[in-house]
Amino acid sequence: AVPLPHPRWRLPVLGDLLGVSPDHQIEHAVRLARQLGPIYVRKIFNQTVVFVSGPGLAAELVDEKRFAKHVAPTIVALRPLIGDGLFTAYNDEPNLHAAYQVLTPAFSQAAMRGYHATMVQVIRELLDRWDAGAESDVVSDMTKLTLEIIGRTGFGYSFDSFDRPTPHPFVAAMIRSLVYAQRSMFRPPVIGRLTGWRADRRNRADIAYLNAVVDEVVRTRGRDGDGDDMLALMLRSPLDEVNIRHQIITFLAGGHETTASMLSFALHSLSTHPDVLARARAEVDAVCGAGDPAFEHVGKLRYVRRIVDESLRLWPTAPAFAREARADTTLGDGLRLRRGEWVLVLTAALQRDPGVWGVDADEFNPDHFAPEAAKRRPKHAFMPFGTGMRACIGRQFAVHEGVLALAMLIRRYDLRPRPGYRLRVRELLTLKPEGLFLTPERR
Ligand code: MNH
Repeated sequence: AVPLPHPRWRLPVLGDLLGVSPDHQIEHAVRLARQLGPIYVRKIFNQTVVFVSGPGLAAELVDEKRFAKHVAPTIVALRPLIGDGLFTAYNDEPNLHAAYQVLTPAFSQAAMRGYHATMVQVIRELLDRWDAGAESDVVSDMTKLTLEIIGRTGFGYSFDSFDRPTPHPFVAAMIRSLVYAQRSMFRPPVIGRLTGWRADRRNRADIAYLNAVVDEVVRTRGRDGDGDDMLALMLRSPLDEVNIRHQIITFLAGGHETTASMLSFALHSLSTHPDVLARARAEVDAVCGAGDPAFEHVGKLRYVRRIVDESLRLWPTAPAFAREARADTTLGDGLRLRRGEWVLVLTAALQRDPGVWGVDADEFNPDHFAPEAAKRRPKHAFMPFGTGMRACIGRQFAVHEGVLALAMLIRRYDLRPRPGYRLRVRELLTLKPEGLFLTPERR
């Protein structure tokens, strides 16, 4: 097999971790992709991880006959919290297929139509707050918005997000849990076990709290409660109580966090590209007129959709996913993989490849998604929602919500950035902007 490029300084025990903070793993991996090319290998303690960021190799990896989702160590680390829920389930776990049967209808086009009015209602509540004209802590406000939307549409449950100064404590507990899971991967063996007991205890408390919130969500409904939202479908299904708990946390967490970050990045870009905002606003005015956007309008907001896509291209809020070989195979020019061996697709680097996206690959420009440009581009150069059987089930939900929210916000406000703000990105399994504040000004 051909030896793969790897970072220059390789240490015993630590491997290639030298100088890399666990909180900047993605940034570092993207930088290495620039230096080392479309495929490289790193040693992390005693694990060898292959990073892929070239469109040709990505095209091979999306072939479901050869490869499947790999439940990577970062995802395994979430299993104490969400067990065999949809995101963390192994490909052959019985509850995975049971859950698809139950939950697929909750993500159909008809279901989106049903959620639309609730989404509009929640966004209006945000507009009421923004109308006061105060500076917005954008990630906090987008988190309130998306948690409230998934809570009310999926579970008929309000977190009373807009009546709180900061998002519901569910969010903080969830984030601590994610950080804990992420850090646990970078704890050196043995020593980590000794130094981590305080974090372990904290994490057990967080998990207990998250479960208590879920029980409250279910109790509010009552067993066998009617309706046809996600919760009702699960309560009437053969899924067992523990699995339903895992699914509820999966959907409450996965259903708000990545979408909130996506919206935050998009609003940042709009604040620094008033020309893009103006063009999008003209589209919203033309398509929606003066009233609330109707369900049918959302699909017609093509330019707003490009803003969403362009945001996810530059900042794929779930920045990587893992693929494993279904049988012994050779990837690219000679990486032999045995059955079950896996590589990481680094979308955060793939989606900025200048060979695909042009010399302005790092620039925010929604016309990267203009129809002519899309035709010229290799497939699989844009995969913010993963791929195949285990691609994101919430994709249409997130896109509908994202386009709708952006449309209603830009129609009403100009966005004034803090002078001198330069985007900083925070990594917590997902990417999000740090220190982002915008002042909404009524047009
Ligand atoms: Mn989502 C899987 C990204 C919104 C629920 N999601 C994935 C994967 C990516 C992803 C990437 C595949 C991971 C892997 O291959 O290991 N998801 C996103 C992004 C957004 C998003 C970038 C928003 C933007 N996701 C949502 C929403 C929901 C949701 C909204 C729920 C309402 N996602 C899921 C679930 C899975 C998933 C559940 C696991 C699906 C499966 O394995 O079958």
